[in-house]
Amino acid sequence: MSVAFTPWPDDFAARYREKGYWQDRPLTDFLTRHADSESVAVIDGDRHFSYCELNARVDNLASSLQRQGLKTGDTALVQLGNVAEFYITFFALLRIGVAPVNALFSHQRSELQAYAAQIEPAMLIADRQHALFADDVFLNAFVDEHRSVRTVLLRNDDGEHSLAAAIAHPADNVVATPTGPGEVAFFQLSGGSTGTPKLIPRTHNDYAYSIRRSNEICAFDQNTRYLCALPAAHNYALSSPGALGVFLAQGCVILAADPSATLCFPLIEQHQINVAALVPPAVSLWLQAIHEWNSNAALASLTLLQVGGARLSATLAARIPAEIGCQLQQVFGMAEGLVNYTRLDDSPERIINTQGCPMSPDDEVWVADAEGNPLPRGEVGRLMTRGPYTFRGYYKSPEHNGCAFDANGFYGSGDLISIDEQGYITVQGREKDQINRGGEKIAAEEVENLLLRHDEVIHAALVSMEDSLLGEKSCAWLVTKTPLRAVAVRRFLREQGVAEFKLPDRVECVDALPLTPVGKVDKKQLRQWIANRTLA
Ligand code: J2J
Repeated sequence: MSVAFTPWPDDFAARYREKGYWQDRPLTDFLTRHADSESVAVIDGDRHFSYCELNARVDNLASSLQRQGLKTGDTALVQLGNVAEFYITFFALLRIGVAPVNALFSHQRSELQAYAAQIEPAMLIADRQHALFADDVFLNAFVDEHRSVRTVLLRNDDGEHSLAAAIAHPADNVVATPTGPGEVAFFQLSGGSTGTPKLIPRTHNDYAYSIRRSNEICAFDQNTRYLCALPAAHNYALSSPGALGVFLAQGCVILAADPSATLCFPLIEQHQINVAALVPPAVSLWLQAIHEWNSNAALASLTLLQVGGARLSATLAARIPAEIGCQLQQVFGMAEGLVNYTRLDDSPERIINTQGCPMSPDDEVWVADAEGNPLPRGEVGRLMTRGPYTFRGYYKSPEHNGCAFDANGFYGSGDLISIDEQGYITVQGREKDQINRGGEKIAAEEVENLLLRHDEVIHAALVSMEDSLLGEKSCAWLVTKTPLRAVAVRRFLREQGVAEFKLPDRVECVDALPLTPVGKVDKKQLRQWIANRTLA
C-alpha cells in the first residue's frame, strides 16, 4: 500500500524526467552515497557524526524499525528538535518506506492530534525533553486514541521506548524498501490558513530536485559549514538548500537550538561556519548584538547569510553586508514547493530590494487578479504557480484543494506579489488568512476555532498587527458575554494544547465585530482599528 496523493499529470511527469529534474532515486541516496566518508556530517553540541557514523546509525534504526514490523506505506508522527536524531530518524524512516510528518518542537497536543488524525501513524517518535512527554499521561491518551500506533520511541528515555537503544542496536541486514521515487517520501507542514493544519505530500523526485537545484544556486559544496538554527523540520532549514543540501554536497551541519546571538556567535566562531539561514527577526537580534558587543569578529568565517520566511525590509537587508560583513541571499519559499532565491552574482540593489526569482527554469509563476485572470507585468496580484517540485494537492483535502488550485493545476499561495521585467519577485502582501509572526505561520481560523470553545466567547477574529521586531504579531478581537482579560484568554488556549507562538499577543473585547457588505468579518477594518489603538 502506498500513501495516497495527487500526482502530476503524465505529460508533466514525462517532461520533468526528460529534462533530468526527476532522477528516480530515493532521497536516502543523499546520505548513502557518502557512506564511506569519514568527514563530519553533523555537529550537535559535543557530538560529532561522520557520514560513515550517520549512515551506520540510520541503518541500525531502520533495522530496529523493520524488526518491529514497520513497513513500506506506513506513516509516522515525529517530533524532534534540532538534534542529530532528527536526521537519523528521517533517513531511517525513508529507507524503509515509512512517510513521516515532522511536527515542530513548538507544537503541542492540539497540533500532534490533528496530524495523527490525518495520517493514522503506525509509530510515534518524540522526546522526553518535550513537556508533553515528560511523563506518560499524554502518551497513554495518544496511543489510546490513535489505535494505528503500534510503536513508540522516545529520545531521552532509558526504558522500553528508548530511541537511543534502537539507534545503538547493530543492524541486521537492512533491506532498503523506500517508497517509489515518484511516490510520497514524507509530509511537509503547511503554514496554513484553515481550521485544521494541512499536510503536503512530497515525493522523492520533487524534493530531491528542489535540493539539488538549490545547491547549484547557493553553491553548496564539501566546504559548506551550515548553521541550522531554525527548526530543522522546517522546509527552509531542511531543503533550501538546508541540511539535506549540505548532506548532498558532503558538507557539515552545525545544529543550534535557537537563532539567538548568544548561542550562535560562539558556534560560528568555534566551527568556522560559513553559511547560516535566518528569519528577519533573528537578523535584527544579530545586528543588535554586534552593536552591543561592538564587534562582528565572531562572524568572520560567515560568507553567506540567507534570509527568508517573512518579508525582509530593504533597510534591514542593506545592513547585512555592511555590519555582518557577508553576502545576503533573500529566500522566498513555501513548504508547498516553489522557492525563489536572489542569485549570488545579482547586483546589491536587486538582492536588497527583491525576494529573488524562481529556482527552476520550469517553475511557472504568474500574477492573477481577483477573478483569476493574468495581470500585466509589474502589477500586484495573486501568486499562481506550478512546477517540478510544487505539489498538486494537500493530503486528503479535496474541498480545500478545490479553492487552492485553479483548473490548470496552478497553486495559489495566497501571497500578493509583483514580478519585474527580469522575472524577479517582490512580495507585496498577503491575501490568505494567516499571520506571519516572524516567520512562524499562524492560521487565523485554527486559533479562532479554539477561542470559540471558551464558554464566554461569542465571536472571535484573529488579525495581524504590526511589530517592529517580528514584523507581525497577532491580535484577537472578541465579542464576549463578560469581559475577558488577555492572560485568561492565553491561559485558556494553552489549556487547549496549542503551540505558544499561536497565542494572541493582544486581546481586544468589543460589542460587535465589523462586517463586510456580504456579512463576513471585516478583518481589514480590524487591522486598521488595532493600528489606531496602538498609535493612540
Ligand atoms: C516574504 N514572505 C515570505 C519572504 C516566505 C524557504 C524559505 C521560506 C520558506 C517558508 C520555505 C518569504 N518574504 N522571503 O518553505 O523553503 C511567506 C509567504 C509564503 C509563506 C510560506 C523555504 N518567505 N514567506 O517560509 O511554508 O507568505 O515556508 O507563502 O513556512 O511564507 O511559509 P512556509
